[in-house]
Amino acid sequence: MESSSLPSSSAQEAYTLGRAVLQGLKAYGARELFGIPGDFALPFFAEIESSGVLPWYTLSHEPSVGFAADAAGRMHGSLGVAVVTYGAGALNMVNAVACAFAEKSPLVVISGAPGMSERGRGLLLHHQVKAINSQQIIFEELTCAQAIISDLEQAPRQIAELLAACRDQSRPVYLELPRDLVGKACGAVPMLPPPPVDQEVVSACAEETLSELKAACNPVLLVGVEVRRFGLEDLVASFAERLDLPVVTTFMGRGLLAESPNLIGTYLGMAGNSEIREMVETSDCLLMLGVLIADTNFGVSERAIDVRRAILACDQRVELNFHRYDPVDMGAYLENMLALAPKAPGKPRCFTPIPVAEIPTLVADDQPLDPGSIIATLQKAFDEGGLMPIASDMGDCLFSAMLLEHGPLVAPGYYATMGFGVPAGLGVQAAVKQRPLILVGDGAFQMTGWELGHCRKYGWNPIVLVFDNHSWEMLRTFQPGKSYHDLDDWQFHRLAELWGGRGAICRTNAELDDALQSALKDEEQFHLITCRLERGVISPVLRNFVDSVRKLSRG
Ligand code: TPW
Ligand code: MG
Repeated sequence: MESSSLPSSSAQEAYTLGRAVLQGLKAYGARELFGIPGDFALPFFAEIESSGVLPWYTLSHEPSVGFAADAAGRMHGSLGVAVVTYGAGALNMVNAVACAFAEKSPLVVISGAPGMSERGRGLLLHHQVKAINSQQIIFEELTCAQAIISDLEQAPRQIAELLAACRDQSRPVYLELPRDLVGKACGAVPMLPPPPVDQEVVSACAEETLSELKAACNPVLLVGVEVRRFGLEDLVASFAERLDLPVVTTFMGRGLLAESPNLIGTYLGMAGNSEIREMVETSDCLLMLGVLIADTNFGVSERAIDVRRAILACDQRVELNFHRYDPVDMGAYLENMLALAPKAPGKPRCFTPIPVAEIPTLVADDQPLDPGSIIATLQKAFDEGGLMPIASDMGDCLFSAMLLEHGPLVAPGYYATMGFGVPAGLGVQAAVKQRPLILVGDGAFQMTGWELGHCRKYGWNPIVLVFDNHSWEMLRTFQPGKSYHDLDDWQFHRLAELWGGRGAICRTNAELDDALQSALKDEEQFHLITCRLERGVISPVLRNFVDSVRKLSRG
């Protein structure tokens, strides 16, 4: 594989390892970093600050660092970066990295580590678990490539291969920097090209796919997150238009192709709209682009989609008609098909979006809130002032978000971890410099909601809606009648002021409408709006989802 050095070799001499890593990150697409220092990571943090190569943001708890970096990467469609210390720091971030791996997010994990000169003294070093490489072994399971720098000659190449793996596979990678090497001289990290495209495989695959699509009576394009990860949304939109294909997203892919005139809606199996379900499940040629074959995407479909008969393009390969093309770069595949497919004669078909479920028209009255009226209030605000990027946590807030108009959304739709919403929202704001909307349940807010305290320092101003039902309601829906799902009344909104934001509590539609309008008018600070919901009051989407899962598990 060819490589070119960045920058020129004369500049290489002036580099330290720390600086080379930072320049490499930037060259491979990182735009900022998130972290929490610790003594093993202090030398690298010093380089981060003194070099000024990338802006950095510190948060309070490592899971949040991972979620924020993951969300920033998802928004950019390129590398997110999390910098932590050895042991207590890195191991605290395991769940967030697992989420990024499962959901194919390109997250670079950088951990400080004991210095080379400290190893082999026969002493246990603080933060060490069992052996000096225990941490690396743990991260092997959560990342697609790992590098522990021990030799400064090898380092530039090792780092380049690591960052290229992150970029090309869109999965997390793990880099360990011994603290006594960070300030040592090191060459620049070379820029490695993406893996070569095997044109023969790609064009044969493109031809076969096109002939299947042409022969079909009701082809459908189902899109998933990989399309965003590899920056292919525009290409997919052009392809859908060229072939006049209806486009449906998976649950995880919600938010993709929001601008495309071919977009119809989101497939949620039995939990979603029946017209979309019918269209997807009876399609005689379902082209699945970049979708995860996972239970949240397909598990509530009574297995009505026979994935062996559909065309599945993901993970750099395409499967159809009981055979597989491998490797297939998705961008090249789409470009080939576009080049081969003539423009359809006549007027293009007109596709009408179909909502997951009807939302009520907002009546700003004294009725108690329910998830439907929260969504109606939000939708009204979006209709008047434009869409905001959304970060959602797991819980009914995510199912409710399916009722909003399609727009940019980051959420742990497959891995389903709680605690993602607030830090992810901060990551979104750092990445795209737009005010985000954060949707979060009270249970999830108890995990990472405190990170809002960083808004004042960084000038962030998210609008946060807490679905405050004093309950782990999603679990209660699956398993009614248990008292361990009860949560206490934490009055989160009262803390907002102490943290440099504004708080409000709303019990009715009219109160929420007011609070949201004031939040939208005030861009100076974050707004934390507690939406009080009675236990048992859930969105129709969650109700259908739980009923479908129950029905299926009964067989
Ligand atoms: C890190 C298990 C899935 S949903 C849920 C739990 C505990 C309740 C969520 O309560 P919340 O939202 O946030 O108040 P709502 O709408 O249901 O009331 N630990 C982690 N992740 C998951 N998914 C769980 C436990 C879980
Ligand atoms: Mg709750």
